[in-house]
Formats: sequence, C-alpha cells, structure tokens
Amino acid sequence: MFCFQCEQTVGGKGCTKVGACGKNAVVSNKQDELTAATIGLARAVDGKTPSKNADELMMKSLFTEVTNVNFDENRVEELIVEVEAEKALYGGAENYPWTELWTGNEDIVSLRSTLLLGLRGMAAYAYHAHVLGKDDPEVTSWFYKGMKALGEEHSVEEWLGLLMEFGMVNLKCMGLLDEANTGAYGHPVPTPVTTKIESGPFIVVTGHDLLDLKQLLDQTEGKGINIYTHGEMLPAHGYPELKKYAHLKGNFGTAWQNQQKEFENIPGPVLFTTNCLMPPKNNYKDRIFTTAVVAYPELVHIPDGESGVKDFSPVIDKALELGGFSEIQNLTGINGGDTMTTGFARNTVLGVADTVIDAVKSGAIKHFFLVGGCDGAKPGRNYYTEFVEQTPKDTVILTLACGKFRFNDMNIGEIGGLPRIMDMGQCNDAYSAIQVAVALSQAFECEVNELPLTLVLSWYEQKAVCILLTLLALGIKNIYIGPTLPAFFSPTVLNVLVEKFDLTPISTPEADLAAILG
Ligand code: FSO
Ligand code: SF4
Repeated sequence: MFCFQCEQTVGGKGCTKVGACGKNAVVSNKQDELTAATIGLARAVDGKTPSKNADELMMKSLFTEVTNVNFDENRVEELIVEVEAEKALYGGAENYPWTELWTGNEDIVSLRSTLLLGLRGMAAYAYHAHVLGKDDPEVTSWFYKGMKALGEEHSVEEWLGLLMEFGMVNLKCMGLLDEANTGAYGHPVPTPVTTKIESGPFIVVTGHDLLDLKQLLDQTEGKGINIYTHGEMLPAHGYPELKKYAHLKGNFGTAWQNQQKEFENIPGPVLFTTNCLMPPKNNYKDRIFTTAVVAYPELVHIPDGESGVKDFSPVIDKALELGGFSEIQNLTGINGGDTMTTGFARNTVLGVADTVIDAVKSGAIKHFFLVGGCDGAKPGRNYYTEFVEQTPKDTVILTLACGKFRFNDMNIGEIGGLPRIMDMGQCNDAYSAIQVAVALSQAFECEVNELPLTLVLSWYEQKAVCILLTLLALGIKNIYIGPTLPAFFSPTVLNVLVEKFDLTPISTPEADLAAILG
C-alpha cells in the first residue's frame, strides 16, 4: 500500500504498511484499484452521455476513498464490480494501472495527486447535494474530465491549469450544497448549543449529512429519545427546519480525533453519516452505526432506503436498549465552556453587513480572521487555540469545520453586539465565508486581498484540499496553513504555491499575529 493523502500520514511521508488512520493494506490497495477503475469509467464514457448510475458511482467511489470513511474491503470490492459493469455499457476502456498511481516524476505525482485528492473531497460535497436532489451538470461532468485527465500525460503548466479550473468547479459545488441545504432547511440563524446531556435515551449523530439527521429526527419524534450532534454536525442546530425539533437537544463531544475517548462506554448509539470514523474500541463498538458510503467491518450499516427514506430502526432500538444516562451530564467543551454558538452563515453575517462595515470604518473592528479547517490529533494544533486567544479585542474570528472545537466554547467577548467568534458552519460552508469576503470587498471597493482579512487554515483530509484549491483559484493570497504541509506537495510544487500565492506555513501564534497585524 501507499497512501499520503492526509495530514497524519506516517512520518509526514506516506503510510506503507498500515494507515495511521487504521486503514489496512488490503483496503488501501482496493481503494487504489477503485480509483483506477473510475479512471477507466471516465475513459469509457468520453464523448458519450453517462447514466445517472455512472454519475452516482463516480461520486460514491471518490467519496469512499476519503480518509476515515470506508474501512470495509467488501464494500470497496462491490463498488469496483459496479464500476466495471457500468464501464462495459460504454464499450469498456483500459483502467489506469493502479500500482502506478503514486509513482513517476516527483512533481508530476504531486500535481496529479493534488487533483485526485481534490476530486475526492469534492465528491463528498456533490454527494450531499445529490441526496437532496441537487446536481450541477458542470460539477458532475468535471468528475469525468478530472479522472480522465489523471490518466493522461500533462506538462506542469497544464496540471496547474487543471487544478485552477477544478478550484472554480469546486466553488460551484460548494454553492450547490449551500443551495441544497438552505433550500431544504432554511438559512442558519445564530443558535447557542448546549454541551449538557439530559438523562434518558439519546442518539449522537456525526458527519456532514443533514438529510440523514432530518430523517432520524422525524423517526425519533415522540419516542422519548433525544438527539445530539457531534463534530461536523454541530452547525445543524442553526437551520430553522432542523432546530424546530424539540428533541434536537445539544452537542455531544468535540472534534473527531477525540471519539475513542468520548465514546468510551457511551450509553447511546452513534450514527456516522460521513467521516471521520476511527477504528471503534471494543467498549463501544456495538453502538456505532454507519450509513451512506461510511463502512467498517462488523458494524451495522443503515442502507439507502426505498424512495430515499432510510430506516433508522436499528439505531433507535439501540438507543432504547441502552437507555442513556440516568442523570444529567454537565459536559463542557475543551476550554470548560458549556455553550457552542453556531449559525453565522452568509445570510446572517450579510444581514448585519451595515453594522460590520460601520464597525470597520469607525475602527472598532481592525481585522478579520478566518480560523478554520479540520482538527486532528497532532500536538501542534494547539497553535489554533493560542492564536484565537491572542487575537486583539478589536478583531473578529470567523470559523468553520471541526477545527473550531479547539476554541468554540470560549467566550472572548463581543464587538458592536456581535460575538467575536462566529461559527459559519461545516467545512463546505467555506462557501459562506467566500460570499462574505466578496461582499465586503464590494462594499469597500477593493480586492479581497486588500481587505483586513487573513485566512488561518488547518487541514487534515481531502475536503480541505478541494477548498484550498478553490481559494487559490479565486486568487486569495497569503493564506496561513498548518499544522504541517501536505506530504503530496513536492518541494517544487510547494515553491510554486509559495511564490504565486504567498501560501505561508504557520509558525507561532505570536510571530504570525505580529506579521499579519504589523
Ligand atoms: Fe473535520 Fe473530518 Fe469537515 Fe473533514 S470531521 S476533518 S475537512 O472530515 O470534514 O472538518
Ligand atoms: Fe495514512 Fe492518511 Fe492514508 Fe490513512 S488516509 S493511510 S493515515 S495517509
């Protein structure tokens, strides 16, 4: 096996025996085979119109290969068989030799891998929009274009061109998901979320899929079962059509890398709708349920239902069987706070745009930071907590994705009636952040790069890769990135990114803040 797609890759170079994520060599090789088969499908479909099934297979296969999503060799094998059968309908084509996916000229491998990993990330977003009935032909067709391109020779310039084109397509895709989520559940509104867990049966839901949460809320209504979000599901509390359910009570736990501790002997089931699943420990293995493309051997999987409705009875029965805590649990976030406010997506922030603009003009707000991205287990990630703690009182912190659990229970005050930390949502809500930045640049009649705004990002897996490519494609410069740089950036590629986009590796909060505000 060889895999270097995420930030926790062994030695910062690559996992070669077993993944630091727990993925074994058999699964890893099967995922490479699946990648090679989807390149074959893209080749076979070239010049023809793909079926809906082909489109779904493209998205599902790429999503399946994302870090911490699928650990089940049988499920990956099934997908390979399905892709091969679909490919045959278009007259077939050679698959890419899967053992050569990560070999060749270092810079070409780097560029090719960056495109593939970006496509994997985008597939997750496209899939969430797709289950809500939203597809965009440009996004869907780019999966074929991108996968076909992966199997071809290109110059460095051509690869960079493809990456920038992809970045703009991913912007469309995040916009599509934003439209799907807000269309189905309304625009998020600021919502304080408690970290306390009430007594009685409960279910924890994690991942990004709001439709799974909605169906579970419907199926548990009136059953005396409370629902708690976890990780990337926290922003669900801000959506009017989800927050209206009285039994959507609060948030359990923090970011994904703490799950093996937080789920220890938990008296309720946990539903994983996307990533980030870690190999479950024996003391809670029987309460973990997966759905959609998430899979792990021996765990109960909730299949896609007839006419789009899943049957969550096994999860519900488990919640009733386990019965929950016998008394209220006064849990808190990492810094001891018992409330995590979310719901500051684009509609809310742009709704108070005049206040924000006046505050900038009067000097009350000196700078905006977007401190966002994924969380992870490395100790260097304390940088982000310390960075937020050290930001001056006249600055605002926008945040998104699961990295925020390092500071989203802190109360660092307000400016002009607005909290200094504003949670815009999941990683895909980077779309909201981009809309806000564009609106501010219009209001101040300047380029986004001239705004008093700095992006301080943390990355872990491939969704962060597609978002980074979107930001670069938009011409956003001076992004700080950490905790370490991707292993799949070769020194030459990194040089290009640093020279062209001023991409800056994080150093210390003190030094970076001084450089940014200096
Ligand atoms: Fe986190 Fe995991 Fe959104 Fe990622 S839960 S790390 S970028 O999958 O998805 O932020
Ligand atoms: Fe290693 Fe990350 Fe790949 Fe898992 S996903 S095998 S940890 S590089």
